[in-house]
Amino acid sequence: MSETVRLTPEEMTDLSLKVLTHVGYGPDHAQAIARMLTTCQMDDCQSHGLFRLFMCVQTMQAGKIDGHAQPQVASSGTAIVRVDAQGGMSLLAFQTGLPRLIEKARSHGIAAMAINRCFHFSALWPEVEALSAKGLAAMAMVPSHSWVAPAGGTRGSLGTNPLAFSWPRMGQDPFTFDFATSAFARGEIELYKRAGKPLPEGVAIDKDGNPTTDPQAALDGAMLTFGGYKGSALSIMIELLAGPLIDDLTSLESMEFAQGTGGAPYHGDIIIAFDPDQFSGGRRPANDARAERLFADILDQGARLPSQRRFAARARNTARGYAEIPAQLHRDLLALLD
Ligand code: NDP
Ligand code: PYC
Repeated sequence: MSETVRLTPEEMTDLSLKVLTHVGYGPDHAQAIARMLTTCQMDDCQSHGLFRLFMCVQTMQAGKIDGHAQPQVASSGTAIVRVDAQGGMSLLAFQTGLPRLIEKARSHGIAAMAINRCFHFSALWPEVEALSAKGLAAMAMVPSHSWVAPAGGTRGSLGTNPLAFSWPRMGQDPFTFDFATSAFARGEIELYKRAGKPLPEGVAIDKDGNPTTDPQAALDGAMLTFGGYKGSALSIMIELLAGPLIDDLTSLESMEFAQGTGGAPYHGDIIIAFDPDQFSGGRRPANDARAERLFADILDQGARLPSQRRFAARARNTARGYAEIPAQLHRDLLALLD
């Protein structure tokens, strides 16, 4: 990073709250969003930290979101928790349904939360880590907008569709991964554009279907999936599980819904929680030890676990009491208050 600004968690939350309430988010949504942005920034997640305030502002300006929506949790005797976000941002809906999901995962062994009718802009690791912090394993998936071409295709059909997973570990940080099924998250391409840097090869094609390393041409063309047909198939699975399965929109439909207004995609979110106490057949300590042996074998080779960089950033930023963001980003965020 070139010139940077140091912000304490309180300063990040305060700035976020000011921007969010300035553009029309009610206090409940503003709090939930500000907490998420601060949490992500303290972990040095640049593409989904404070930078995402721009998307939150654009979403409000697009005029389709309800900044005061109160999520409704539907009761049922099954292992499914349904939360209707009522056209608000996803985070308050997640927060509202989480206790019920934990309760159901513990009583059924496995449970899923389907959040419907939400705008979604955020990283998924805080969702799965909210569950691993309670001793549950969890995965989460969302579609987005149809910016991503399927393997062998030439135009966007799929979303950047992140997949996150977290596994609780006794006395230490969980095993967590969280990544877009596109080669790059859209937010990452936007950061390359801001920095004036070319993309690596293999991330996108331009609007004529030719490979490009120009971030703007990538944003105007189509993004590519990671791992060719494998990432493409995973991305389609996410469309299905977080879309038609839970009676919500695909990335294609989310794009149509937006009618070119910009802002965060509008769709569903599926979170699945597993209770290892119930799956382990009474042998959880022994099975946890077997998982630890696997992690140790990976680390012994000099490989790192996903999220290790993030946990190290969290520890460093928490100890020194601040995170750093580019000074230009800070100036641009302050300008949102004009
Ligand atoms: P990254 O490519 O930055 O990272 C993906 C994961 O891989 C992280 O868990 C990361 O851990 C891990 N990782 C990176 N390098 C290594 C390595 N060498 N060895 C082992 N693990 C490694 O993620 P993306 O850019 O694809 O996604 C960024 C964020 O964007 C995610 O949080 C995602 O949820 C969010 N997103 C949200 C969308 C939405 O619609 N809401 C859409 C798309 C993305 P570490 O963090 O420690 O480096
Ligand atoms: O970075 O791809 C992305 C993204 C889409 C919606 C929120 N983030």
